[in-house]
Amino acid sequence: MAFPERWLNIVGLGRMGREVLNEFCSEINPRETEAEFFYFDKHSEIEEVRKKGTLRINNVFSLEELEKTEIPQLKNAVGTIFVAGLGGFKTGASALVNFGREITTCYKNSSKIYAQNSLALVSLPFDFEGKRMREKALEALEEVKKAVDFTIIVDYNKIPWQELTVRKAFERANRLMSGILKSIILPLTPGWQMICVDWVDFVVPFECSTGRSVCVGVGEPKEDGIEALESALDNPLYGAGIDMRKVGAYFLSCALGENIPFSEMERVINYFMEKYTSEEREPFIIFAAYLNNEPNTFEWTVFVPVDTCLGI
Ligand SMILES: Nc1nc2c(ncn2[C@@H]2O[C@H](COP(=O)(O)OP(=O)(O)OP(=O)(O)O)[C@@H](O)[C@H]2O)c(=O)[nH]1
Ligand SMILES: [Mg+2]
Repeated sequence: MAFPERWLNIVGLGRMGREVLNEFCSEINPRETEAEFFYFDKHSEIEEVRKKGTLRINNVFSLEELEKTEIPQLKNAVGTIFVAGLGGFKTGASALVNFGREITTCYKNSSKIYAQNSLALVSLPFDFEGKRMREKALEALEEVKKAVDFTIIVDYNKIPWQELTVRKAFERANRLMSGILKSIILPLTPGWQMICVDWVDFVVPFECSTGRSVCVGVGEPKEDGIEALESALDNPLYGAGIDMRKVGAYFLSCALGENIPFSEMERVINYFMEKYTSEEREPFIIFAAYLNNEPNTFEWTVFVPVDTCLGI
């Protein structure tokens, strides 16, 4: 495996992790990112998808194999993003807890000059999957939070699924989760990034030892950048009773159309700074942007910390 000098690991666990990473890698060639994509699952499951020939993730390991092998690339990266569905505390979720704990401990004891962080991007199940699934998922969430530095939570019930078939609902979920990954990975990648940011800029707003939850707000694509940003603040994908307009820190990521003059982006930034900061309230803010495929629109994804950390 040839790795760039600094890279990020994206680790999909179980079926949900696989489907979301596959969606990402179908749209964007993983070689065009400074990230390495991994998929871990049960041996039998990997055999099944290999037969179908649809797998686009470069590095595939069975969980059985992982118990015996070390993957040094995981420990030497600037950070690891784990992606798993929490419905039922099954393969992906329990692997995330075990593996997350190992990587997080390793990062904490590391002597690297750059701060290494672990992050989990996880989903809570659709209501149509049943009440029991949800209860188990919420239990799993508590375990996951203790295992990684911070956890970005997406509640699938924020997707209007009532009119959708089960298949369509999961396809929507794949695109949503892959879009969130894009809003983290692409602003950090030369060739895509429009405002120069680094992995450290992404993690600093959520800085803590372990256990922080992060809420993500996903906006609609709009020609007006301010409306687009407000739509993201209106659409938190995990409730937790917070007002995204009144928090202490922000990572604001924009997919920016290539025909939009940068002065328009500046207008949105100035608007946000004026509206959401004051003498009494000065949140920590990082703006990021990457080039969008839609030439004339802005599309914002906003990340904010939810609760206090366990480990400070
Ligand atoms: N986005 C997306 N989410 C899914 C998909 N399949 C399942 N999920 C979600 O992920 C949760 C966990 O399910 P899986 O990912 O299938 O579970 P697993 O980790 O493979 O564990 P096992 O059941 O032991 O195989 C479910 O409750 C769903 O909410 C999918 O194809 N796409
Ligand atoms: Mg599975």
